[in-house]
Amino acid sequence: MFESLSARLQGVVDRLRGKAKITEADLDVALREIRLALLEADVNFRVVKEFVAKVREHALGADVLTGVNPGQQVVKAVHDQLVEVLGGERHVLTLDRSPSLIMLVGLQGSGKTTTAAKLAVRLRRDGHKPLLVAADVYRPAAVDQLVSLGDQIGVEVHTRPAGTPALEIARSAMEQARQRSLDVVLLDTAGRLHVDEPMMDELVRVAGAVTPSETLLVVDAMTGQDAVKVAEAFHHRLPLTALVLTKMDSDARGGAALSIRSVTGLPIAYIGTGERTDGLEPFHPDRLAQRILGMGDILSLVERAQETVDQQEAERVAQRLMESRFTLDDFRSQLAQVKKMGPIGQLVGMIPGASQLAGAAQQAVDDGQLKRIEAIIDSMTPGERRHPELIKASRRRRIATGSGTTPADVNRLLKQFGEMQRLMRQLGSGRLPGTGAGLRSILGG
Ligand SMILES: Nc1nc2c(ncn2[C@@H]2O[C@H](COP(=O)(O)OP(=O)(O)OP(=O)(O)O)[C@@H](O)[C@H]2O)c(=O)[nH]1
Ligand SMILES: [Mg+2]
Repeated sequence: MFESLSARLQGVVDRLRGKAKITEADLDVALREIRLALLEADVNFRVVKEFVAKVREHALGADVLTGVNPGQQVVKAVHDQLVEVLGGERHVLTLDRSPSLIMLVGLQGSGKTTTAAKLAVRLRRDGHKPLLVAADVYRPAAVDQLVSLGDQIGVEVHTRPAGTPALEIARSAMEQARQRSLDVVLLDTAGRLHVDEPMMDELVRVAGAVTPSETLLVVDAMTGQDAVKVAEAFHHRLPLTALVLTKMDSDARGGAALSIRSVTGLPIAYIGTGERTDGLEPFHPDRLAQRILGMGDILSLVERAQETVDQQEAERVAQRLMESRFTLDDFRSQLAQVKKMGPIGQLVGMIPGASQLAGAAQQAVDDGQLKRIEAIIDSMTPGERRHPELIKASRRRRIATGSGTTPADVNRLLKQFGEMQRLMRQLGSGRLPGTGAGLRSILGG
């Protein structure tokens, strides 16, 4: 997500931060770089123009250049403008009725059906009782897809025989939700290749009859400025309430995310970050702006940890840490938890300062590395895991053979583990190293 934009903006920001004095000429250079970086990220040119104008206006006003920390202040102006372009406040779904209806609309293949299932998972976690509804009446396979997703996540799916009009499906779904005391109805509608009139007419009829609390347009972030055009066209006909930008995990540029709010006026409620049903994140403009500028996103990281990490297991490990009884078994269990949180590359981007690491360092912290570490630990005897100091040359060779690695790999892991124990002791004694540095030295090669 946003890799190249992020790298370029961080370059500008780092140069600005380092300066004790900033002249108007410096500012011009910085703004030119920002402009180019945004255009290269495929951001709408009007949005870029306004972005640069606002940052300039802010930097030239209110004694910023002549005041204290001019660099920091310009960086703050860039940050604030990014937050603004991304939408300012977070959009929280309105679920004001029982049942509330959320209608998902969008072009073919944009990710409506997948997003419906992902939303159901999220809503259930937040204490709601969702009902998924297959209102894609044109393709029988579409109904099967939703039914199978519903099975997989354990959420009820409402279906009607092929040929039932979408409006009738929506009505009967609301009725079923009422009878079964389910409080959120997620309506998955049919997509078309292009915005066409019959589809719009049908959607307008359904929305008019069953009055959704939220009408979410699902758009594919990878389509860049086309996504923005599609959003404009839909919004022209349907009163949309918010957007879901899917496939952000595959979109390196970010042009859609950075343009769509300003152009359409619609907030982005969620972003899709993977094909799995847990690949949906609430969209936080401020956090994303910080991530883009390399300030990290420790809040999302903590939330992700809370959602995925087994609390009891975490407490058990913490307890052992405090008692200085932390072993390689505990280390392995911790790695399993980290793995559950998702691709390491994504996590590293959330750690403040970590994005300053060269790409090479990030790659070292990859999932393959984790698998290797696990294999090595699995090849040790229980005694060796508790007392790694027992591991001398011959044991090292045996472990390497058993895990398909080399004695040097085993050695490296043992050294890392030793380093980790040292960090843990420091942590215990209150001399906390920077989170980023700590994690890096543990996971990095
Ligand atoms: N990588 C990635 N893939 C996604 C994401 N969201 C959806 N997809 C994939 O995109 C493809 C299309 O998703 P669907 O949910 O079937 O799209 P749809 O809008 O329901 O399509 P129609 O029903 O044909 O209109 C599937 O292969 C999904 O796995 C995402 O956030 N990231
Ligand atoms: Mg579908």
